[in-house]
Amino acid sequence: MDVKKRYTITAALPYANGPIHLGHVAGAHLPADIYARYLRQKNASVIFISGSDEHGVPITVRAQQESSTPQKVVDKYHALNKKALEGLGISYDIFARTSSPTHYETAANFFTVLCQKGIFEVHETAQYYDPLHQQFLSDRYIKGICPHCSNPNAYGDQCEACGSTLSPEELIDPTSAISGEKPVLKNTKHWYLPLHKYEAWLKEWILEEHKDFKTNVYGQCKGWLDQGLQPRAVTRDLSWGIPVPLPEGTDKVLYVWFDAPIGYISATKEWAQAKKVDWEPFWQDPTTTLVHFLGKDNIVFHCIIFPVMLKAHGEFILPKQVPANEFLNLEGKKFSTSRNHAVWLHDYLEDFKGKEDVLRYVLCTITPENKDSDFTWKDFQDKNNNELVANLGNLVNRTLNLVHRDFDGVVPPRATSNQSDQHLLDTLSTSFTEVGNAIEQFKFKEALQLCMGYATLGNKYLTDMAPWHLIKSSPVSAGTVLHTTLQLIATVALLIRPFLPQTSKKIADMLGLQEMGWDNIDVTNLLKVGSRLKSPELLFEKIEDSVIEAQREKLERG
Ligand code: B3M
Ligand code: ZN
Repeated sequence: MDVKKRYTITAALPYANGPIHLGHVAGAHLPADIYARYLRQKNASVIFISGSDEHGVPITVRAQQESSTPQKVVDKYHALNKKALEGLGISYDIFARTSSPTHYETAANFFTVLCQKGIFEVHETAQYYDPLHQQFLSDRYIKGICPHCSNPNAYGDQCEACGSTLSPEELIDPTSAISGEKPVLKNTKHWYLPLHKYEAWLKEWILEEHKDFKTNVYGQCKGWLDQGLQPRAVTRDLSWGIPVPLPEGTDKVLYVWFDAPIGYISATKEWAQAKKVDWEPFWQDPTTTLVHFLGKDNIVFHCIIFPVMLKAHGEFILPKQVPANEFLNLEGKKFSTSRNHAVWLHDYLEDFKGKEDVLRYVLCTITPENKDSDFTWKDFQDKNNNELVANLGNLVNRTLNLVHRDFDGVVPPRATSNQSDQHLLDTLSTSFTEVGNAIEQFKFKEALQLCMGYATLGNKYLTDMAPWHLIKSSPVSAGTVLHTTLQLIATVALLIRPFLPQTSKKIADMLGLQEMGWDNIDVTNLLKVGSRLKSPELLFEKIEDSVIEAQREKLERG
């Protein structure tokens, strides 16, 4: 019996502290979705997970800015982001929340297991405390003068003016961002994950066994490991989060980066419970392939900290791949929530109804796979007009029109054969392997380019063979050309399914294409001679300059 290969695929959980923008989509969610859709098409057993990261200081900061409460903030952005991501066709099996009871239990239990195994080190250190509000201050809540550039508004973790990473003690004249008072140092106890004890193991696991990690990921890991690892506190003196499950842990919560990745496991449990299947194989069976998709700022958490947690716990598998991407910029500048320099996903879906696949297409062509890349509205327009409309859309439209005009809308037979015909079919016969190989190496850009290359071949073939002339001299030959072009279109429809699911479905529907798989496809026989085609429906439409201008103005208004 053929045993299905099993995959657990995750896309980094966006913080529910604001709407998500195209950078999040291009960096993690879209590539993860393409990968998951591809594997499902190959008939693998797949769970594709994401959800809202609802803890951490970013949430409390946002609540303060909006004069709201953390709970209201996460409720609002969880709903908004879930709807937007699913609206783009990101096909999660579950989009969970780290506020769910299952997650609280799973994360607390994970902490308890590590405690009982004696993994943590407990240290008491002096930390800044706001005497007026009687609370410890997380790094973000301490402001002061940057020791490097004298910016008076530097934060305890970072100076946004000069970009240096800081620790709160380095700030000159620190004040509490909550009360404006001068904070005092006060002793507090925390639980530390002793990363340094796992250094030798990590070096073996990543640097030796995972030479197959993408170079940007491998390089960053090597950098961290060369520097040497320090114990990292996994508890915080905050009120917003999952309470530390220990009698001495009152007033403390789990560090958000401790609980968030466990969210992948909790989500799997919730999904499995609803489906009435076991969750364990997805996280404990060594034959399962675990793959994390994320942006480069999350590499250390997924390649070093979370694997150490999983290893220390002992009952879980480790990721096989962490195909992290670099950053996407917008019109030459970084996406910035505070300056409102962003294209929000929910806004796009509202402004470009029915054009979900256009965004998927454009973002996939500029995925920052190896270096930062740039989204511009001009490029978006060009790719829509010159590639989707002029290449793929045009191929489908003109072929179907010809079949309707000259062959009554019925697939004509392949009665004669010619060299270019055979050449085309030979090229197509390896297409699934080629595109599949690129996807499996996380080269999504290249994979999509290959697909579009087949459409270009189809257009060229059609133009060279000119069935509209042939129909007068040799209707049989014209029929053969159209037959071959239709098989090519059916092939392309299957190949683009992971990338452009709506478009693929529309084409399949017009063609009456039955095949939905990926392996063992006979590209010469996807459509049966004599089967009837629907009338063509336009797949894409030109985007006018005025539409692009309006989007640019919106960006400039900020
Ligand atoms: N929420 C950071 C981010 O949104 C964080 C990812 C968690 S993945 C477990 O970039
Ligand atoms: Zn500075």
